[in-house]
Amino acid sequence: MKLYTYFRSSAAYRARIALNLKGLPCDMVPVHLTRDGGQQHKPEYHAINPQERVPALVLSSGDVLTQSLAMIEYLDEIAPEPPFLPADALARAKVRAIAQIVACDIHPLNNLISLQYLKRTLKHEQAEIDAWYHHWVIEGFKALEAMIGPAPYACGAHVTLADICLIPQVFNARRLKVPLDAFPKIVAVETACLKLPAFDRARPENQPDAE
Ligand SMILES: N[C@@H](CCC(=O)N[C@@H](CS)C(=O)NCC(=O)O)C(=O)O
Repeated sequence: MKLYTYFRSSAAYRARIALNLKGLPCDMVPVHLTRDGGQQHKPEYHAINPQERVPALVLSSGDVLTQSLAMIEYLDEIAPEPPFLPADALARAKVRAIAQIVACDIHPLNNLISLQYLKRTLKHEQAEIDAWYHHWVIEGFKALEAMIGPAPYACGAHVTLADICLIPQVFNARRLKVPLDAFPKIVAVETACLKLPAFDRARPENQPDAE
């Protein structure tokens, strides 16, 4: 398999964690999201993912999967161990709720393309854009702080899809200097996850394209 990735992309970070947890070998192909006007917009990459975003996962069959949650679910289905979702339906819904706060409510408002639109098209000042970013992370983290637990991971004793989505978002929040003092449970989950080799190897700073 081949993963089109960018070291700082939190959606690609999710996919890297998932691949590592399943122990599936995968070549990393960097797509630089800001160099040359964004390599994701080049015709070569457009042909792989018409949405011009990372990650994209090319399977050994040649099929291409896009959208990190779709590819993570696919990996969970083809390689069931360790499972990313609990066996119990109620517990599964709770895991998905946490994952979706990150992937559907926080990340789309704060990803590169949204922030670039605020700056380049709507001509907002950088301070306003930073305030926008902080606002949506803090709103989401307030809910997550109340929802996660019991320790050590986001939903108890086993790593789940919730952790796979949460840890990259925390990385992103730190990079944009969001204060995390009000979120001790989130920070504790981050500490627990980053002790695991699958998470550690997926970290942005441990990628071949890290800057
Ligand atoms: N919902 C998508 C989000 C993918 C996404 O937005 N990726 C960002 C990086 S985190 C991207 O490629 N942005 C390209 C751009 O900003 O032009 C997923 O989960 O895969």
